[in-house]
Amino acid sequence: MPSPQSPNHEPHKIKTVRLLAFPSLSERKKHLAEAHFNVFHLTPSQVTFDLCSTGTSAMSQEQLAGQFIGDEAYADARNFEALCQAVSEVLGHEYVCPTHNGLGAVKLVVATMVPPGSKLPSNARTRIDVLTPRDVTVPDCRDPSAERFTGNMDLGALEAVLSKETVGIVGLQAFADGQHPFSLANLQAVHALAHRYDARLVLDGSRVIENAWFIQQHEPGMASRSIAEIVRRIAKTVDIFQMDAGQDAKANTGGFLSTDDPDLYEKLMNEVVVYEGLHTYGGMAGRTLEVVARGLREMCDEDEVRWVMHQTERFTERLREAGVPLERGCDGAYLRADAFLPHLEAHQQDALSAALYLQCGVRAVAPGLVGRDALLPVQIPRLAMTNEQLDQVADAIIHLHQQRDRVGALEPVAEGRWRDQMRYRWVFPDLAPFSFDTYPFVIHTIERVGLLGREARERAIRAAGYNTFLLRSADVTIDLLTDSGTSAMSTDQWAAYDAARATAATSDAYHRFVSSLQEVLGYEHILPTHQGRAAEHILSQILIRDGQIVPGNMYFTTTKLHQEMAGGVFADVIVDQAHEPASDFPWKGNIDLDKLKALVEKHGPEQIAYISFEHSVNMAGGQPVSMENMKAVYAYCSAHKIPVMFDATRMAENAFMIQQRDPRYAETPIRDIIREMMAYGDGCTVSGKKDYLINIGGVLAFRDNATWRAQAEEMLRVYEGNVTDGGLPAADLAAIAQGVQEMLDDQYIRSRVKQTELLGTLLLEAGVPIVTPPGSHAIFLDAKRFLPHIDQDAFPAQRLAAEIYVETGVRVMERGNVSKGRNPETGENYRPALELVRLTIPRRVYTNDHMRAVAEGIIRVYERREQIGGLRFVYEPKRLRFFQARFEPV
Ligand code: P70
Repeated sequence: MPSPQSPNHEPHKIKTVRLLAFPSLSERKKHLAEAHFNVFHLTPSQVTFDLCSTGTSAMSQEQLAGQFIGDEAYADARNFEALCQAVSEVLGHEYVCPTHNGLGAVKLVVATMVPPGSKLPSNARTRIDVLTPRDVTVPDCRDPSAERFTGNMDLGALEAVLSKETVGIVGLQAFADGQHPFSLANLQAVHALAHRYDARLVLDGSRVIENAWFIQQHEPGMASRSIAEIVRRIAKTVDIFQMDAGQDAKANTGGFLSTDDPDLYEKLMNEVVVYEGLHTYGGMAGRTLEVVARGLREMCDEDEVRWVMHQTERFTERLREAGVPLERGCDGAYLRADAFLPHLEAHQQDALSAALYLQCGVRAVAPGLVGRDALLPVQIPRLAMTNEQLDQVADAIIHLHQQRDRVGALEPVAEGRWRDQMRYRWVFPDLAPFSFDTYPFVIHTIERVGLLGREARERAIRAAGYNTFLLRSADVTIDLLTDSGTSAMSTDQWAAYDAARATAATSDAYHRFVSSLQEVLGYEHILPTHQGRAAEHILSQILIRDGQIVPGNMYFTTTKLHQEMAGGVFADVIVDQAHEPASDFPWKGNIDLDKLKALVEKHGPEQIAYISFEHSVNMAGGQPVSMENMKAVYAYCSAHKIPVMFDATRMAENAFMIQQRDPRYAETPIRDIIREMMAYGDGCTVSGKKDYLINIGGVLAFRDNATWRAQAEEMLRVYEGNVTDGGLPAADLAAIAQGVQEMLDDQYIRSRVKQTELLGTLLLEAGVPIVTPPGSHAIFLDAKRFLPHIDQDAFPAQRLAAEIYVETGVRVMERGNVSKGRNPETGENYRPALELVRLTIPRRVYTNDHMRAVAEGIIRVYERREQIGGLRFVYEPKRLRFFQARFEPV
């Protein structure tokens, strides 16, 4: 099992995601046959999880930003200077010779330092394939008796070679062949020995981080050294440091050689122009130099290294415990194909990788020469996958292991020396398929988060006046303040964003925005607004006459404010269960038709402006409306000529709840459920910052009323922007058009709501009072039951939110007495029935491990709840006071 100090969640959040393909069994068969049963020839769009670690890591957002800071000058670009500086800071080397990738670096080293016909003693085997054609032999000098540091050199064997043969360099690899780390002591000894025989020590440090981590864990005296220190000591021990930047530097290509020796540098520099490029770019684009430089600077981050290694250990351990034959790898599990498929005589690796793909869509590739070894590396791309996904990949491999007898032999139809040349025939084995139930994306970029200690958090919350809205984001570890505008966009959305042509008039993106939403909503008139409250403002101004009633299923802060500013009076007609946090009623968002009818009968239908009908009712705890209820309300209102206007901000989540809770819709796609929901209304406002998976934007839509549209357009021109942009740039309109499509993916919305449910279940199991059943976008703590000893006018929910931050670095939001405000007539606080703290889950940003960490922290607060007191105002704004209010403990 992972060591006790294993991190319990990622030290970062997800910034952007790359959507995955989930080919069906029959598609997998087709792709596999077209690839001649050699998975090397599959493409990522045919694969669900692509388990190779070179060039596939998730970058940091700073690294990605570096991609757009390419100087692209031919000679001595600023990007080259950035790389030199990074190498100097991280490795301590003065001279840098860039190369197009790791192979480019091998080429330069061999050409300048390895005489033809010489020996190159090494602890690694995997480079033999490219060294042999260069007339270099590679004696294996690995110490067979080493137990932990299996990459150590046998000094006796090395000396034997050095004393008898022509040796230009000793070539070591950090974590040789992905499996064998060396110790610092051994590295130093090898260096001394090599120099005694006038040979140089060249280190392939592409996986130096993993090796440094291993040294930190296991080498005597190294536990207190930082990864950065160990990396530097490794680099300073060798004559040349060689790097494939697709590994630890997390670039998609690139490489370099670095040294402190001016003579060696001069040789490299003169050779690099022949094969790679100029000595200042070495065959890399300027942007790649920049990405590599930034990756190098970041790669020693202690928290990140621990997380990556924790994932590898956990994955390998899960397989090992289930009896899958494997070797430990520094970046994954290297399956022993011969032991996995002992009944096959040849091509076991290729049969294993074909069977794995056939069974579940996972690709693992055995690279290099045919017959070199029998290992199939299943490598984890750095930072790109969640533990949940990796657990499922491990389970798929275990599942395959259980039915391994069914896998028959591949029959070669074309052979070659290299694995990519192999072509096969195969009788598809009858394997029970394995399907994934997880977020349908991998992580594309990450954003580092604040990791303050408890005392610093105490200072921060005091400085913020006990108001979590006033905390700095940089001081927050897991931010559950809101699901609004906090989504991780997909690479498809970014592509659309980048491609959108900006204009001061009508954009192409606008037309895509309109047609995308027309199709999803089934409404004719689609108007963009800069966000939800802008649409609410316009709708309220058009539809409300002074003194009219606006019945709705519980208020929302901004919605109610705009209704009141237009002269309306909000009337709550939600079912009673919505006000009872402990009620298990599945449709707590429903309108109580009797309450509505009573209101209409009392005031007359002409006094009712419209029905303000919210999906997944936010203030009630993210509670859904049933399809039956929408249908019944619409039937009643149409008969009385009262318009029904949805707040469809969380329409997809409401649709998922219908799919899950109403057996008649169990098989209906989310897309179709939404279309039916929207058919029971005359229009809607949407804050696009939620379900639409975007960071900014809103929508106002009408089913068919052209008069309303014309009135709304008039308001758009005055308050928002053009009628064809609503104040949004074309880029954001394009991102919305794409985001709306992604929201409809059943697997996405399922994993999204399941994640919220997971958090709710963990809290419920520990006895923490929450609003039940768990909502779709958030879990709401019931502060009245959590802190029953605090009077509502001492703001228990506000205090609880502050305490959760202090305990765990998690930021949450008060939704109770502070949010509801004061009754303007009496001047008293409203003291609403619901005194809640909202833990809102951003979309595609956090993993289930984050959720577990949140639950653990809140359970700790619950255990010391009696020591927590109330708050009083020190500053109270008039409108929407919760945003800027400041408090102090009473
Ligand atoms: C939240 C956000 C926004 C929202 C909403 C519903 C059902 C409209 C809007 C407004 C942001 C927020 C807003 C006010 C107070 C606290 C937080 N909800 N309808 O976190 O949309 O923000 O785009 O103008 O939930 O719940 P917009």
